[in-house]
Amino acid sequence: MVPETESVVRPSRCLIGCGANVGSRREQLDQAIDMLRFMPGVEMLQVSRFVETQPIGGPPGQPPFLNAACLVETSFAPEEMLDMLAAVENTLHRERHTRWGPRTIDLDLLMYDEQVITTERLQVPHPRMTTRRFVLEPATEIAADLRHPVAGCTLRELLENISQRHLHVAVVGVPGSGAAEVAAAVADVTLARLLHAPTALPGCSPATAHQAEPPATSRAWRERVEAYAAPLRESQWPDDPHGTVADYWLEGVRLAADAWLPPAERESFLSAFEQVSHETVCPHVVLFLEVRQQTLVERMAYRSHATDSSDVFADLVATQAAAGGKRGVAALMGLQEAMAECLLHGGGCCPRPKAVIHLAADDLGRAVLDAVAAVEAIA
Ligand code: A4P
Ligand code: MG
Repeated sequence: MVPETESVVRPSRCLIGCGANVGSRREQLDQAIDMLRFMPGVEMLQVSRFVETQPIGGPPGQPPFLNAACLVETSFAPEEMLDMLAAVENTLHRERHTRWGPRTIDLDLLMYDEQVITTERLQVPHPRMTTRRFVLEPATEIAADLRHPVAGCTLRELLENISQRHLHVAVVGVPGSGAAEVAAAVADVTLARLLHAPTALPGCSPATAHQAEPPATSRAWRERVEAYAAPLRESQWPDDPHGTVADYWLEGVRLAADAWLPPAERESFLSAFEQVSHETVCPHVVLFLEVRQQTLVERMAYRSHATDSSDVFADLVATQAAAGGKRGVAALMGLQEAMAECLLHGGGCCPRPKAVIHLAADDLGRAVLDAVAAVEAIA
């Protein structure tokens, strides 16, 4: 029920994503849109064309989707709107068996004005929309100038961002987050060029891991940044359509230096960093892997007991050893927080990547599937 006070509240604009891939897809989309059109408290402003799209993620062999977007004005609060969408889905016999499984209808609340909303049941803007062509194409058709409050740009710019001829995807995370493994899997599936961090951070290579103190000089860090930047130079950026997946982010090196270099060394490093970094191509898409502290501790233990020659999480072991015991894990958690501040809240990284997909990487298998789905959705 709409509270009496709602009548004086300015209505909000909601962008809704619609999809169907079983049954009479066109009819189901039409019915869902009509139910929203005639719902008290909702005014339909725009409906996009319907586009056929290949299924992304979920069980293999699903039929293709028909996707659309609509823009409504409503006096419902965000969670009330979510309930309304679920009610329409239920009327159209939506069944929920498997994640990203086939569905008669799916209605997602993509945006609610320019608000950022995180509750137990709702995340707005929809967390996966910034790399999804099946969302951004219909949405741009009806609301190109709508500003995405997290990306800090319009929907048109988000669509342009994933439409670069040679896309730069960076898989970003602290040592031990699994960035190298996830990047390799994404590059494998998408036939992209894979860029592996050419050398470990100063003090973090297996060869120097036995040393008590890492060589914390700005010179050592500058050399690393130059090696990291070389394959990202704008002047040599490839022109083929397969894209590049890197398992590192130049800005991540700056954040690490900011946290770990002594203040006297920091300034000269930062001015050298600026010079090098502004000649490079910044990532268009960042897949940000976040892990719990306990996960890093467990991965350390796993890696140090592994008897085969597997190099999984070698970066973590080397960093941990270089930074010394527990202090190392705490330092990594601090770095992860700084990365999250930059990527998720726009704190101080420049330029800020437009599409950031936040992935929990405690379960690496799931992180790989979600990362691959996020990049496949760009095509
Ligand atoms: N939820 C949280 N935030 C939202 C939001 N902004 N909008 C919660 C809607 N729901 C939100 O949703 C699962 C839970 O997400 C809900 O309980 C709600 O409280 P669901 O509709 O039951 O299940 P789902 O849609 O399978 O889950 P999910 O993770 O939202 O799926 P996605 O990410 O929407 O992906 N490929 C193509 N070509 N076209 C598609 O439309 N859709 C999906 C679904 C995958 N692949 C696709 C398409
Ligand atoms: Mg949904």
